[in-house]
Amino acid sequence: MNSNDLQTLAQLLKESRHLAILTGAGISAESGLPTFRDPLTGLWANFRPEDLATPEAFQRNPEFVWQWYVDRRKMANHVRPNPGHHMIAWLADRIPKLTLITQNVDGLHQAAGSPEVIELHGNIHRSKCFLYGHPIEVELVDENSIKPPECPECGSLARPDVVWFGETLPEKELTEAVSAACSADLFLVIGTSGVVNPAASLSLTARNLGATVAVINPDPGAAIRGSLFLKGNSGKILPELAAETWGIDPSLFMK
Ligand code: BJW
Repeated sequence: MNSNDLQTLAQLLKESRHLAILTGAGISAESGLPTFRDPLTGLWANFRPEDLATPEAFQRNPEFVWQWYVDRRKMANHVRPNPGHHMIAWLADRIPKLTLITQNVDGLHQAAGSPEVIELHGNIHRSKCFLYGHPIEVELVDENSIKPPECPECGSLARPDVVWFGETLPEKELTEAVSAACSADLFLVIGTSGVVNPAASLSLTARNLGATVAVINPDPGAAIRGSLFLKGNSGKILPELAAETWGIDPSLFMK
């Protein structure tokens, strides 16, 4: 990482009146969760996540897709937020206005204590019915059964309350995210490949309306371009950024 970029971002952070942050799977990588586009392993090794995260895949084979989510939910239940999540939670009291937008479904920002999180792609810990979206109580979900439970209201099968390809994003969350992109002066993009829309286009909206876009990612090939690029892992860079900006000890975020 270029230390000049870290200093520049620290200065922008100090001056920011409204910071918007968009996170993706990369921020949870250091907690031990594979990113969305990491190759799958075990039972799922011959599949691509893109082919499982669709309503068509669920209709073809609900038990198989449900089982993939049961496995991922178990994984998400066994990991903890990392210093990147903790630094963002800590930021909420340091900036006049912070809007945290995540594409992640793992709930780790909330676990780190972020007070408000806009979840664009839902949450893997919730379930709803396939036909009408009736919420399914968590008590009805038996993690040891390979069959999705039936909805008590309409009898259709339960599915994870996440947004699959071809489905629309939740209206309230998308509206709030677009509104933040329109009013932020600094837009920080962390740990996303930036290939999925409409999430990826939020940074373009922000940039077109005058915000500085900064990107934190170990892969310089990530699709979202910013005027600042900090190459590296967010669990390391975010604590360093806090240290550079406010002079605090970065180990504060190792919990
Ligand atoms: C690190 C790191 C470390 C590693 N530190 N970084 C316009 C043009 C073309 C197509 C479309 C379009 N608009 C919409 C579409 C269709 C589609 C789409 O975008 N397709 C593209 C793939 C081409 N979008 C949709 O279907 C959306 N719906 C919609 O727009 O409705 C209206 C509509 C419908 C149909 C047609 C047109 C309009 C819905 C998108 C829903 C996405 N859902 C998923 C699954 C959620 C449930 C689940 O988890 O199973 O969301 S897909 C998946 O991708 C998941 C993620 O949230 C999302 C983004 O992935 P992310 O987070 O970026 O992860 P990765 O793995 O890709 O990247 C990780 C990054 O981290 C990498 O860059 C690493 O380098 C980095 N990293 N370690 C920091 N330590």
